[in-house]
Amino acid sequence: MRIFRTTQGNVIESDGQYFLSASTNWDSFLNRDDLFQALKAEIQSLSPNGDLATLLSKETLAPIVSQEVWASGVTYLRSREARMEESKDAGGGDFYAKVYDAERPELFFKATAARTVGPGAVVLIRRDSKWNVPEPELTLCMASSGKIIGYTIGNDMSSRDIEGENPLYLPQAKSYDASAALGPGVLVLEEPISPETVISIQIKRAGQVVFENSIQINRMKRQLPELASWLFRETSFPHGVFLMTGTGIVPPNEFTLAVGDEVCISIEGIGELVNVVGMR
Ligand code: DO4
Ligand code: MG
Repeated sequence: MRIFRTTQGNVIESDGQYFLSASTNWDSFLNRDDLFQALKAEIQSLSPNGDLATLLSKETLAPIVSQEVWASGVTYLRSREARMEESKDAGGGDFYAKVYDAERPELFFKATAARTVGPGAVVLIRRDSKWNVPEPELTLCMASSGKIIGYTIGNDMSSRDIEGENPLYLPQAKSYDASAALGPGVLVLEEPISPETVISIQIKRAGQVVFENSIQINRMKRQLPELASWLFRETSFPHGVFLMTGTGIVPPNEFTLAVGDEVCISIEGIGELVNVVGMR
């Protein structure tokens, strides 16, 4: 099952049928430990509505209202290698090797809902950066209890020259207006997501593909519940939280995003998150 936040309300998709939920409050609709069972029960009392599929293609909002977005770092070997390379002149390379092997993962605050955009919206690159990339990441949706209740697609937009200059600049490389994209909806499963799930990214410039790649989530060094439980240590999230789980795909060093690029990230079962790159 998937759930979507739209301009017309909360939509449930189940086996290709679409239902408009009676619940109009995204926070309470989402933040339920028994979300899968509750949605299954709710659709018994609703009539499917085919028009909602058309609505979803135009009116889907980021699946976030009062939640925060957090992110995990250096969870894939490719990310470890890329960060070590970009920060070697600053002497930061060692930190990334250490955190990849450490018991405690790298977790950082990524964005508020106001700095997060949804499908079809513009993600920004910073004017004071010359080296920017999207990071396609499986993103956990967790209830306030800490339970993983769903999965969405995240784009952890990153300024590689800023984070490479000094690891202490990480918050500026990662958190700024429209630096995060989430969506299109939240996949709600009875069982944990399959480790064989593939994440793909395609970047187009003037209609031509300039970068594409894919990776399975089983290449991640850490387990999803492990990341979730570290996030909830000493930190509470009254409305639930989104946790990006790190990137396993980093474009070659000579690649940087340009204004007008289209970034399309897809994850099996969840869908496609498409955003256009802009600059203020
Ligand atoms: O430590 C830098 C950020 C790492 C990150 O965002 C990732 O691995 O996805
Ligand atoms: Mg990342």
